[in-house]
Amino acid sequence: MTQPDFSFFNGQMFEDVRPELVFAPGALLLPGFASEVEDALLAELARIQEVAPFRQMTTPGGHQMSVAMTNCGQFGWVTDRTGYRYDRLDPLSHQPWPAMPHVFLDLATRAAQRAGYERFEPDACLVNRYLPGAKMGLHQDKDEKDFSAPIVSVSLGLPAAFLFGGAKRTDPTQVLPLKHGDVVVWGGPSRLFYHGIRPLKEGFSEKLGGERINLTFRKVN
Ligand code: MD3
Ligand code: FE
Repeated sequence: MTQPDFSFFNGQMFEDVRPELVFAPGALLLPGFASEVEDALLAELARIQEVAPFRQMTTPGGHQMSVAMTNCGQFGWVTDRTGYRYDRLDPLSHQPWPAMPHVFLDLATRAAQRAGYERFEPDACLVNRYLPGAKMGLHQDKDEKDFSAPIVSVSLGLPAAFLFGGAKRTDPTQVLPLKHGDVVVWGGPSRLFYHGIRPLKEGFSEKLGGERINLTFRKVN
């Protein structure tokens, strides 16, 4: 007896069939939207890291974050004992952050357009790196000046359990898996919703091995 030959499926078998979905007021999930540029994103990420390596920053409360971060673009998000802020300079090198690669900017603006934001002009891209166990507690993103601009997030590598609540910390939270290639546009009311990431589970991703990378595009100024 020979085994049945399923080789003609060639990956289609595991094709991601999740639809585009508005899953909270103003929040649009675009499953796999970054997949076609994943190699270009990762190549640019390697260049960024050479100039501005990932580092685990310290919160104003004195705790080291489990997520390692770097930035590209005109402004970078930083935290230290003095507080959270956006800074034009990398505190490690005292040099400007690496420029935002064209493929980053193009992806973020195309995603925002799908959600109805015709002229999203991000001036900051925060890059978060999660190794197994790394997490991000429930928080709001409110260090930016203009909340009418959305935030666009791009998930790469290992999947994560994303927690999203509401406008108040005590609002009930839902869990949404964010997978490799997923892009989410966070606009409208969801722009200020509480959110976080559950501790990352171990695993293996084809492109990034045992880690997860998240890019968030923001209009800071
Ligand atoms: C909802 N990052 O960097 S991405 C952050 O996966 C952050 O690294 C998480 O929260 C991560 O601030 C979550 C999804 C996300 C990003 C920004 C948001 C959701 C958001 C801003 C407002 C509302
Ligand atoms: Fe956030």
